[in-house]
Amino acid sequence: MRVIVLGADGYLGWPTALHLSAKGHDVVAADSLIRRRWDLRCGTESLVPIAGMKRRVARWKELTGKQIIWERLDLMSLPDTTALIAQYTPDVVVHFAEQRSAPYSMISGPHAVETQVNNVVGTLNLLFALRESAPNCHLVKLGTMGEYGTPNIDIEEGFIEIEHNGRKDRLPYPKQPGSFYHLSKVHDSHNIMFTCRAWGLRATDLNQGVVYGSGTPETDMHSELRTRFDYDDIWGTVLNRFCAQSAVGHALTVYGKGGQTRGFLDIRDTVRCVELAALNPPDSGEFRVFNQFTEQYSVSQLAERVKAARSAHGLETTITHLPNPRTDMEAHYYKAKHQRLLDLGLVPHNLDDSLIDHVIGLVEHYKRRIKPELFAPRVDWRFGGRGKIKAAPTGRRRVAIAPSVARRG
Ligand code: NAD
Ligand code: USQ
Repeated sequence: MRVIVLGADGYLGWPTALHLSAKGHDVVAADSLIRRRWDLRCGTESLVPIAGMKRRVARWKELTGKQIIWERLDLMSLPDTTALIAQYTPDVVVHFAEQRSAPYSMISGPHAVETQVNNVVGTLNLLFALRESAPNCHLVKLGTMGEYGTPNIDIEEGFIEIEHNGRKDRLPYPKQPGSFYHLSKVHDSHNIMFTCRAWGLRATDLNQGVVYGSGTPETDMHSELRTRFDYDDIWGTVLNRFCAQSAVGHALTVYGKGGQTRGFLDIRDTVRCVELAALNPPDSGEFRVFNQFTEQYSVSQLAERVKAARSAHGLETTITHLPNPRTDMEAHYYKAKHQRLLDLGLVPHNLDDSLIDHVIGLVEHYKRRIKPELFAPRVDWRFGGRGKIKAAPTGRRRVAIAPSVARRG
């Protein structure tokens, strides 16, 4: 397949680009590099030093002989996005390229606006570019399990059969997202579903759970191939944070009662799920949804798993319950289906002590780079952000508009 990976400088995009290239596909890796700027604004930084994209693809070629083409692209530009799709006419576009932090989106009005404009406009531009230059291309879009929220009934994969006043239909599963970021993914899903119906595009929405882990066999091949590892309050996902906290003897920061339950998966399964979705495209006009996670845990259960893994080495870990900065339910029913990727052949890496040990080992290697002040949450869902977070610039990035309109000024 000829595949464009959008968001290829990110935690998941880079390992996916490597995995697909290793499997023999032709890969174009594109990114605006904006995440590196968001880090500067938040006073955050990947714990693992990450090479620049040119360096990364050169190292990959040197080690494997395989070429990944690097393109700097901001999806906010419709002309640039259209040009990229027209140049490569891909079989598959994997779209990771969004602002993906729920806390970031809750800092302030400008941060919420920036998140939704970046994500919704970027995806819209991509949809228009696909219609114009590659209408048969399969869009594999990263969505999130958080689109569903935590309803008191089982969560289906995208759609639910409903009987109402004696009539039946298969309708999109109700969405109850928990942040302006998660809302942006719901808006994307609706736009993508509409363009499949209206224009005959084909798309897979991968409603992914929370990812953990420090890398894949390909990123582990060389220090310049490593992917980013976030442990801070804005970008760090919960299990990676707990591993980092335990490595430096900090108490594990469970928010509230800790009964918040989510779907989780290993980063090695992320890259495999994307590959499986790409290899098995939907029909033209079809919009399908896969729930992409392998196991579900509550936040407290995860903290206990890290504590147990440490105690197996005779090490003590403390768990602390902080006032919950978010407004999600702390005790609730949660049962989400995740069958479709298993049906396509996914063999999950379930969470085990050796993975926790491996991640903690990596953190220990870089522990002088840890800033412990980034463990406490700085963003409250009710009151916004505080501390060392710079304001989101308003109006600095141009929202993409059609060239004809742009010419008229
Ligand atoms: P990340 O922040 O590490 O990477 C995202 C990349 O997208 C960054 O390199 C950024 O520069 C790029 N990007 C953002 N806006 C762009 C734009 N307008 N044009 C071009 N590039 C742009 O995030 P990640 O953890 O790798 O997540 C990737 C995707 O997976 C996101 O869409 C996220 O919502 C989704 N996801 C992530 C997780 C997780 O646990 N990390 C879980 C579920 C879903
Ligand atoms: N949490 C804690 N302590 C912490 C950090 C988080 O208790 O130190 C709790 C949060 O309150 C939340 C849960 O852990 O209930 C998950 O939080 P998270 O920060 O790991 O994940 P989340 O904000 O949901 O976002 C991450 C990714 C996002 C992706 C989402 C998948 O950043 O891009 O969409 O996971 S999902 O959660 O399924 O929506």
